[in-house]
Amino acid sequence: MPRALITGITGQDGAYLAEFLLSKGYEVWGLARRSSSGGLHLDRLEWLGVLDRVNIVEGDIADLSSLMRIVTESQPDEVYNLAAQSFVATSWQQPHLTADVTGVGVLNVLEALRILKSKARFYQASSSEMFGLIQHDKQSELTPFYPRSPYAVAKLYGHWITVNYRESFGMHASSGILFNHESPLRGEEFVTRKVTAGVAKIKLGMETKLRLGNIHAKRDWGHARDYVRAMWMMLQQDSAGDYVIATGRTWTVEHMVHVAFKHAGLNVEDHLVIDPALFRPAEVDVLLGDPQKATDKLGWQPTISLEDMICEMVDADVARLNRRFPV
Ligand code: NDP
Ligand code: GDR
Repeated sequence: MPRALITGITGQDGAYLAEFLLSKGYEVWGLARRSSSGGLHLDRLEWLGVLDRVNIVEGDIADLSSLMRIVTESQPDEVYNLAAQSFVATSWQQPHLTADVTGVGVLNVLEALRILKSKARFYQASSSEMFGLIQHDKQSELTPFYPRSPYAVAKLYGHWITVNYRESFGMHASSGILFNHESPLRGEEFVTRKVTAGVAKIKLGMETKLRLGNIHAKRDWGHARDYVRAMWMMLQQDSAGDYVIATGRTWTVEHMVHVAFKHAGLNVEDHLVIDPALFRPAEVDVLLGDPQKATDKLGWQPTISLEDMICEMVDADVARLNRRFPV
């Protein structure tokens, strides 16, 4: 039975990846950090019904000793490094923490593997945010980076240290440059989920307004279920590499908002408020990925459209609220 270790297992991608790897017959281990209010954040794993099938070890990606302990305990064949301070807007409020966790945290995982002489294959969760102020209309593995936030700068460090450990030590270390991907398990601070949760609350009469920032930004949005499959596919290759994972289509935030309101039978104009306080100090105006390499080399393709995904998310949010506040 192959063994996989996932940092960030309690997040959106960690939960879906754990479910996917279990379905492939893996023994799954995960690193999770303690919080004073709620212990470990295990609700996403619970939602997917996989919590009792994964081995959770407490630790923190900023703490090399806890990483060495979990690698020693789990003896992984594959390591997926998904842990990060992942919210771009927060990275301006907590730039040092973002650098330590999202940037140097990657080095900690690589060092734990190197010091312990682990032969595990390594996956780094890199990001389309690294393209930032885009240098090519369609971004591929060959497009130069131009990060626009402390988060993106930290991710760039994580990306290059992964490439460097591959080249320096011959590690099977791959970097997945993933474009935005969403799901009903997305954190509520990200724009798709903020919209679908907001629409659900308006639908149920719990709110009347939805406040957003820059609705003209464009993103290439896919579904997390499709994207965690791509992570696994990268580690099944004979040699490691870097791959852009995207749908090849881009939409404005405004379009996505319309899809959500329409699905709920609501009129956007009655509820949407643009709040200048929600604009970012530097914006990534448009992202559009070219996943040709992933299609050719991995045989990967996205299967879920933006429309289907947003409708699934609105329905899930309505269902959640209905259970919590029965009407
Ligand atoms: P989430 O924010 O949902 O999950 C982040 C995970 O990292 C959580 O499990 C969180 O734990 C954990 N974490 C945060 N800080 C630490 C720490 N100091 N030590 C250990 N664990 C920590 O992100 P996603 O699942 O959406 O994304 C997964 C990865 O992919 C991230 O690295 C993200 O930056 C990257 N990415 C995401 C994209 C997307 O569109 N979703 C696109 C491209 C890259 P806790 O639950 O305790 O907060
Ligand atoms: P992003 O995702 O920054 O692309 O990073 P997010 O959903 O936060 O923002 C997307 C775009 O929507 C605009 N926007 C708003 N965003 C939020 N969160 N809240 C709002 O009210 C709002 N109004 C408009 C933003 O300005 C932006 O242009 C995500 C994260 O998952 C990263 O970890 C990951 O690396 C990248 O995707 C790829």
